[in-house]
Amino acid sequence: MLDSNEIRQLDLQDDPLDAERYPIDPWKFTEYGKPTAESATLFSLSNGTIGVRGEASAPRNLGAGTFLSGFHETFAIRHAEEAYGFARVGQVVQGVPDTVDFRFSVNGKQLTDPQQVCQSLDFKEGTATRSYTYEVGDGASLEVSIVTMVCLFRADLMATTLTFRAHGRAMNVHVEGKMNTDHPVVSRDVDPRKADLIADGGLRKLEVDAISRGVADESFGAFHCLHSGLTMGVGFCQQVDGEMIPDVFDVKVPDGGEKQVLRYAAYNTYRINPIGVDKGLEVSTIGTQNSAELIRLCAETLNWAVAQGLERLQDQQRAWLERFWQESDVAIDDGGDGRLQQTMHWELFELAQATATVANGVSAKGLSGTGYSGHYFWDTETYIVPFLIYTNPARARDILSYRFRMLPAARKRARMMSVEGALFPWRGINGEEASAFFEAGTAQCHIDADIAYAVNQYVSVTGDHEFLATEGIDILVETARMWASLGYMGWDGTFHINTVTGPDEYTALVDDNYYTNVMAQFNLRKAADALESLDGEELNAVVQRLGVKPGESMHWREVAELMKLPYDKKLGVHLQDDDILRREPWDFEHDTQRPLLLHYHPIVIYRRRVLKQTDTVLALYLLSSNFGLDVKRRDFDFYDPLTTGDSSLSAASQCILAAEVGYGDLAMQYFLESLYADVANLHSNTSDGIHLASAGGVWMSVVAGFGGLRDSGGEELSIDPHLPNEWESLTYRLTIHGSRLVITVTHGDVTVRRVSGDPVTLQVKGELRTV
Ligand code: IFM
Repeated sequence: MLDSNEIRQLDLQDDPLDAERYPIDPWKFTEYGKPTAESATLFSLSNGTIGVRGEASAPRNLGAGTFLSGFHETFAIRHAEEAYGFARVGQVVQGVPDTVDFRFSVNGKQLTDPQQVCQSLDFKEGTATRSYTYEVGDGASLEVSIVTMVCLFRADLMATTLTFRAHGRAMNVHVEGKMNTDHPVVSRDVDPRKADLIADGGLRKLEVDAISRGVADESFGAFHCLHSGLTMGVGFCQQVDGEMIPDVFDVKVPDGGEKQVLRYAAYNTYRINPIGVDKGLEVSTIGTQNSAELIRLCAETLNWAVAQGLERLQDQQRAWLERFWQESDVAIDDGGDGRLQQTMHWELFELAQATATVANGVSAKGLSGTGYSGHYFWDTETYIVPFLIYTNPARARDILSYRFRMLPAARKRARMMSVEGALFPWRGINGEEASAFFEAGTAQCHIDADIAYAVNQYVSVTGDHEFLATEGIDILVETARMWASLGYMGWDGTFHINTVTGPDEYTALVDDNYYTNVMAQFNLRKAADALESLDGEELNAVVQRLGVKPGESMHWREVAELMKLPYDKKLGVHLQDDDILRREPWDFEHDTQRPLLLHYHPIVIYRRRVLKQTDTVLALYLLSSNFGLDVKRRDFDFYDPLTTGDSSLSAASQCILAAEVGYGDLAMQYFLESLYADVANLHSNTSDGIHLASAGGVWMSVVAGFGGLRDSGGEELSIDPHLPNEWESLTYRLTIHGSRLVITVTHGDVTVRRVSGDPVTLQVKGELRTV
């Protein structure tokens, strides 16, 4: 086990996992032996609305736990020194009651310490299985397996099957399966990546009239968060042989035979938006009023589930995943033992789980843990949405719609920050800024351009003009306005954006951050293009809705044209910001502790020339067609040695650029760092939840890095692969304008096959081809 402060380096020759404990299977991930806090993350289940952590022999705050998308507690942020505009309301994901917590006893003796333990995730079935074997005396034993399915096809439902097998004699198993309301309390230490601890908040049970339950023999609860006032309802029912049974019961298991118990559980929350946004803390009034309604909704779901029956639910889950793999699978023939393919599937499965039904933003950890307090960042649009745009565009649209719904809060925030248009929060859950450390938080206004980039990419790759005209345009216009008012025209005749923080969080509050400026330039131009693409009626509606003034888009184009994009002629590289060359170089030889953020005061880091994650290099990928290969290589050569990779978001763009400029071994090293970030706990904090952006980064590394896909945010589509020497072939899938393509890359050949939809035109290895 690593110290919590380490970052582990991979040896490319080794399997990073112990193959006995984690056997290799392309469609399953299994762990034998005592689980750890990391296991609880790795074997978590989710559908993007409900998240259930796996088993861990760890305290409850590190182990089990259930979370609901958007469901959070709030607290007052106390700044030691206050200032105008500081974030005031902290938000933290709130654990909710568990419905998968069981205790067993035989002959009055509680079963603890199983002799054998195993848990696994099945990527085709969409289930997690926990299996235990208990010695129950006189050579007899009881096997228990708990199979849980969080429905990917329905947001509010999960199903659990308990199977008991008796060996050596028949036995009566006493099962306590009450709802566990001891929801996980998350902890905060000096590590800013963990969740905030709220001393006096959390869930409170609400009384609910028994009649409003509507369904007999079921267990229900309604709860609200003390401060945020958000309300959630939960209910479950269970059956043996089709008969409803209560939550504490006995099962008679024949010798050599088995008995099955089936539990359906439903969760519902009040939609937090836009109520939470408009009224802030005042939402507490919705709490008690709606608990009966929440329980009624849960009861309805349970009735539906019972009527369907387990088999039909399983069929729907399997069918959902079959389609997912048809649209999203990545097959790699690396001539190896299969670990790489297995982990690739694990990463894709995590992306599926985190986004299947989500109606809010996607948090940095999905719903697999409490890291970063469950907040959403730019991770969603920059690392997750591209995967969805190319594999499941409808989901991408829903997630972008969430940002559209957050516009009122972003407009309010913009006014507070003395800019026009809309300024999206750097981090948070309910649409309000929750970043208490503004230097590496609020100052990262590049998030506006990241969201606009995703909107443009979505519209270009899907051709969904209706989304553009009704929602996307509002995001593009309001973010363009923000940029035009944030910067200013300098004495040198160029447009400057000062005192911002780019993606690299080891450099803060700089002038003319290259990434921010070039992405803002893209944002401004695309907003103007989008307005021009609307027909008369659409344009009228937008003019009415957003008050677009004559000449406004011309102004954005001028600003974009004159944007300062720092470049050093002598070195021939883009400058991350105006001062990067003046900063003292980091002493990489002696100051070797990682990650820096846990070993040095921020200002010690800010003074030096050292990067946490790619910044300019990320722009080289996102806006690929802006740059020639030479400049990409020079920029990469300059920045890569300065980049610590302390953020797991970094390795993907390092891989993509390294592959493009011809550093194949380095590209592979970065790819493996992304791929194994969680399963091998490379950042020593997998216990806090998966690194979801890194999972999106794994897809990007393969599809864009080795598979060579570029679209420069929707400018033009091209494929120019860089297959690693050690791989035989790579196959990935894309959906473009509704047509499904399968791309197979071998050494010397690229095949693009259209499996459905209309012909698609794209550049393959520099030649325009219609597939
Ligand atoms: O959004 C990221 C940021 O870029 C680096 N620190 C972690 C955040 C959440 O993943």
